[in-house]
Amino acid sequence: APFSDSPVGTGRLIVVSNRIPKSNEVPAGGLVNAMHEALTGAGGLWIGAADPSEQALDGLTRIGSGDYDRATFAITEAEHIGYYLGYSNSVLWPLFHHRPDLLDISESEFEAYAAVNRRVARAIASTVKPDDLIWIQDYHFLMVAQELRALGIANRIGLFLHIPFPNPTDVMALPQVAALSSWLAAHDIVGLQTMRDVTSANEVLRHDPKAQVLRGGKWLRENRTFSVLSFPIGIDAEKFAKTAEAARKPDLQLADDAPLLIGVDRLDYSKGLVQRFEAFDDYLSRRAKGDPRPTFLQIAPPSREDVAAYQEIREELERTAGSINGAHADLDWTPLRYVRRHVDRDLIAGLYRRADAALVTPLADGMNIVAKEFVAAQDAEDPGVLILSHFAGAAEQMDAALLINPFDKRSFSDAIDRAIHMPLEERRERHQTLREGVFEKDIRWWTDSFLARLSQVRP
Ligand code: ADQ
Repeated sequence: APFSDSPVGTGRLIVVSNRIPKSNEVPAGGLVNAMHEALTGAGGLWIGAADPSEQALDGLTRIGSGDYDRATFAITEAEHIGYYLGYSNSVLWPLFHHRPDLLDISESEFEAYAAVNRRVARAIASTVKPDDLIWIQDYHFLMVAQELRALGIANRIGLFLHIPFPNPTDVMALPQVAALSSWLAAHDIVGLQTMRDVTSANEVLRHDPKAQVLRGGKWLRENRTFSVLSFPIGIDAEKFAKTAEAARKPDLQLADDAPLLIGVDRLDYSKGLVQRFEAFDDYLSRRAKGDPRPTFLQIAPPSREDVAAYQEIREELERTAGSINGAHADLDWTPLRYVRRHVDRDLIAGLYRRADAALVTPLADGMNIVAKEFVAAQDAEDPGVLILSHFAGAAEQMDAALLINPFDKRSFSDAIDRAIHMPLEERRERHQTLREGVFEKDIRWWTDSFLARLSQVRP
């Protein structure tokens, strides 16, 4: 347990994230899995949102204990709409993904967000002890640290933002733009995925006359210093590679020589799915007719279906998929398979391993851990090719992938062609480089480096 060896003494780790596992099962999936790992090592308390209810009282409800404790804070149905669907996912999410055109701003939703953030701060304040480290996850809780400071909590507080940080121009579309730097400044460490995000955050802070940059990249604001640093999130590479190796060969009813392309995403407008389908369409129209017929399997279960922008992207995607198959399918060939249901991780791992190429081509993405999972899942002797968007945070670490611009259909479809025909030697070289990075900077590395930095701060 690296965290318990670190110089935090007797303190606990207190983690806050919107989503929290409600049962004692070992959770799957990016953020939730990372927090589970961190807390299993360190011990502590994990706080997350309860299912919405009629009434929301202050305080925490214990929902489990083992290596660490879990507890929920209450939210009402109206707060779920305002705090979660509203301000978090119809304001902050689109804005931080460079889509100010999709903003849906309402004053009451911000009020619900602020109210939930205040309730979370009061809940933490009621249980925190002086040596505890507080680690806040993601854009749902940007105001919690400021509320904690207002309650007199002097503990070390870290924030990790899993999504991109907006640039100074986009951020002007946020009604609360003037408050953003005071929210950030209430933490000791603000962790972002990439150096590009750190640059954007520093530029935004530079516009705040109260914020002053110190040596070593630290900031001083109203008698508090804080740092903005990049901690690119990783995966449990070893475990994922083992899962992929052990996975049964998925039965896809494909010819052995048929190239398989794969995409795995939550259905979200930031993931560039329409552009991806169109690039595949372009590839199909131009491919050499003698080549084996490729299949592109896209797995994309809907998310946040109560937000209008998500219904629209879903409809657009279905139309596009239909017209591509309409144009290219044959009696014995469906070039595009679009699967909307949730698929188990074991099966996903097996599919990655069978695939000849992965299309990880978001228009904006904090990191994108599918890129790392795909690399970990490959057979090093005969690895598949990663096609990766410049706009995924992962591109900063994974430049041995085929990097593409998802907006440029022709060069994207050229990359698909190149991936399908890439000689074994080149595939191995690229994969080896990628694999080393994914295994070295894994999820352990990420939690350890964040918590080491946070625990070095003098409370
Ligand atoms: P997400 O936007 O959710 O996360 P991502 O990083 O791609 O995106 O992680 C998705 C995870 O869910 C992966 O582990 C993937 O395997 C799994 N998954 C996706 N679709 C699935 C499906 N159909 N069935 C089963 N599993 C599926 C946010 C940020 C990212 C950042 C992560 C972690 O938006 O940029 O990488 O947090 O910080």
